[in-house]
Amino acid sequence: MILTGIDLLMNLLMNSKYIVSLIGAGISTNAGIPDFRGPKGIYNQKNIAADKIFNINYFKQDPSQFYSHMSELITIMLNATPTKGHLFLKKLEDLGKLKMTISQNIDGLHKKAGIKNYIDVHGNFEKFICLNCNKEYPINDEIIDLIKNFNNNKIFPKCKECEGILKPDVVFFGEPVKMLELALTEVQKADLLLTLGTSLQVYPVDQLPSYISENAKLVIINNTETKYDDYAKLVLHDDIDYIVEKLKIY
Ligand code: CNA
Repeated sequence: MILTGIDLLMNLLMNSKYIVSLIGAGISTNAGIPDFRGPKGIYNQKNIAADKIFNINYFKQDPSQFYSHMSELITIMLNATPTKGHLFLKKLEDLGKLKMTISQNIDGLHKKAGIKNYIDVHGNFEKFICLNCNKEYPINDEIIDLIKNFNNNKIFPKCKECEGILKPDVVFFGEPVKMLELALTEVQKADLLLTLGTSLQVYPVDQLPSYISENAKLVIINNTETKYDDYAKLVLHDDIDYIVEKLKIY
């Protein structure tokens, strides 16, 4: 019997006991949040200086590029609801198969989906930190309103103690990622590493698939090619939600 990609995926999922997922911006595009490098990603939009927006050196010199971009995006991100891809992972976790989700995403949709075991290696928007005195602020309406109105008022969220600029607790280019050792340990424990919607181009997370154990399998679901495609047991170049609809696990 010749197995189709979907059948093979189902087979691999059902025969695995310790699945770890590695997710990227592509799992959230169907929720309306643009990715970086996909066909409609911000790196392909000429009017956006994408390389400067999430760069810590640029942010320290001038946070306006970042806050101007977020001014448009924050409402979309905070109102977004999980995609079928997220709900599929939640179901896999409930089934006891998915043991850990390593997320490069900062949108929190995996948490909104109810996934319990996750690592936000690139941080999230749950708190903001003063660049000057490191005081932390949980995200609140005042911060959200300042960001939403940034393009009109040009007022940054600032520290109440020292007037320093607040930066969300997301990892910018030029900053160390969070909990990388734990992510690596989980990847090494996995019998199946499932990457979903990631271009696998951002260091150091892009290195993780090369650390799977000898008998573990790599599955890549992404609508464009990645550098690991030749090493994977299964590669599906298609829309994540389309695939999980076919699997009927969500
Ligand atoms: P990326 O480099 O933008 O890659 C996303 C990949 O997903 C691309 O290869 C796309 O072709 C693919 N893709 C897009 N939509 C779909 C879909 N529906 N089905 C299948 N494949 C799809 O993003 P990575 O996550 O790999 O790079 C890491 C960066 C992106 C991290 O630092 C993130 O913080 C950052 N980012 C996060 C978000 C978010 O939180 N939603 C949005 C934009 C960027």
